[in-house]
Amino acid sequence: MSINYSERIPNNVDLSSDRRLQRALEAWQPNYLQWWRDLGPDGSLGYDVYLRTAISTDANGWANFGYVKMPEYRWGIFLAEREADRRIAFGDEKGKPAWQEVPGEHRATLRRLIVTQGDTEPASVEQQRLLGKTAPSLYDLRNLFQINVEEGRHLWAMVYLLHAYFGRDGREEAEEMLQRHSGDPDKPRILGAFNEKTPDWLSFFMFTYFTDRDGKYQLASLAESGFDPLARSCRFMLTEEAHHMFVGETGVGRVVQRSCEMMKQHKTDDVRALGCVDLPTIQKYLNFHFSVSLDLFGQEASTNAANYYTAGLKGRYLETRIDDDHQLTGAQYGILGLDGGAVVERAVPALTALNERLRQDYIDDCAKGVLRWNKIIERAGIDFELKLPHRAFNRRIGGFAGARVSPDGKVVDEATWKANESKWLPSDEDRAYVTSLMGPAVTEPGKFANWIAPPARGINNQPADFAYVRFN
Ligand code: BYC
Repeated sequence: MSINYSERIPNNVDLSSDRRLQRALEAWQPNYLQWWRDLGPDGSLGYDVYLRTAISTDANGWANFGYVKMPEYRWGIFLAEREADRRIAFGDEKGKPAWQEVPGEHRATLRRLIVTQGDTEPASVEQQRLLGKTAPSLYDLRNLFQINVEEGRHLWAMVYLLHAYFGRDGREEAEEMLQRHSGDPDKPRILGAFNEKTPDWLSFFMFTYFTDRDGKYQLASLAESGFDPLARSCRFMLTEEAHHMFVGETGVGRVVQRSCEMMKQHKTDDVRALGCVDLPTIQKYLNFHFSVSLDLFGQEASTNAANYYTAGLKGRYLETRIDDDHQLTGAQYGILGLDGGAVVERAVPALTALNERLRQDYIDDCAKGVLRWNKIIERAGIDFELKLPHRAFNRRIGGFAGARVSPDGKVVDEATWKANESKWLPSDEDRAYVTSLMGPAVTEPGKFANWIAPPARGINNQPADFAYVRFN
């Protein structure tokens, strides 16, 4: 599955054999580049950035690193290899050949799923556009830009599907991807978390740990789709996503590590006096980003989710490895909800609980990184434990939307919520403090801002003091 880089739009889908499609995408390309210039990483157009570019979609495809000016990054269309005789793995059509074209009856639903997925990609670039100004090191700046160009490519992946399979309304949807903007009061992005700000690097690391991980679970579910081009697009996107979550996990871990080092060295809990982020503030940021990301899974009981599944459009996480009928006939699943003053479990048809089941897979995965962060704290001999808040905490979507539930899962009254809100979620003062740490970008190779530890190793085996970005 090598990628043809000799064309204006690099691709492995034999784009030149379909002149109409090629022309349509070539017409969208300048609009995308204009969007990148206007709303991509601020002030970065002339930088040379040490980026990876895929040369093929197999396991070795990422071996290619080199300096690239971001507007010249070779965004294109890369699908994972087609599996011979792939079958639909779940739902009413289970066992039938996977679709190579969009089935008429599922057209609107599929388009909507693809648009929702696609919309998040440029949204995240918009959210992160100012972070380069305050990068804690060249290593971190490079990672930010790597993530940004890959989110740009994920937009390309969805725009290709819209252009190639949805005719005129697909082309219109592709235009609108560049017209909605994160936080725009008139034309906001579709999902809540993508209209929040990512104003500082602690937020960025939390976002890439928690919100990019929603991306992993949603993409993995779409990678099971009976619509084969969508499945193949998502499979390749997942290989890019892994690095984004790595940046989040190690980023938060390095902030924790630095704070622990300072606590030990100066025998104090008050690391703010030393220009670092105290562990309770890290917990509050975690609470915020985890709860906002939980909303991205939708309602606990959702007929939409049941319909996607029954139709064969969106599966479960690792669907083919699950040992059941893949139709969920008669199966039940326990979901949590509010009953009076308590959080209670009730059984619902498993088909309607698919969002909740995916959310559970996600929560289990999130917990692993928290364990690793706690190991850093434990190794420093500090008595503090980071925790994921209860799934009912601070929710805006689903059965807990607007409810007042503490991080440990107790329903509380408004007065208790108000009295504790600034202990559970970042207050204006916390945010102002974290913002105050974000000095001008640290641009000397090998140097790091005071509030973060250096990484354990560099990118592509390069040393920590490698010039990951050249400013020219
Ligand atoms: N915000 O039946 P429900 C990523 C709406 S992240 C606003 O539960 P469904 C990335 C919902 O649309 C992954 N609205 O909905 C990460 C529905 O509207 P209607 C992105 C919301 O469809 C970092 C209504 O509420 N990919 O890739 O079962 C950086 C009823 O809800 C929200 C996808 O999301 C919300 N949070 O589930 C870069 C995959 N939640 O029908 C990238 C595609 C729900 O009443 N999307 N609503 O008008 C989906 O699979 C589904 O649309 C959702 C929602 C899982 C999001």
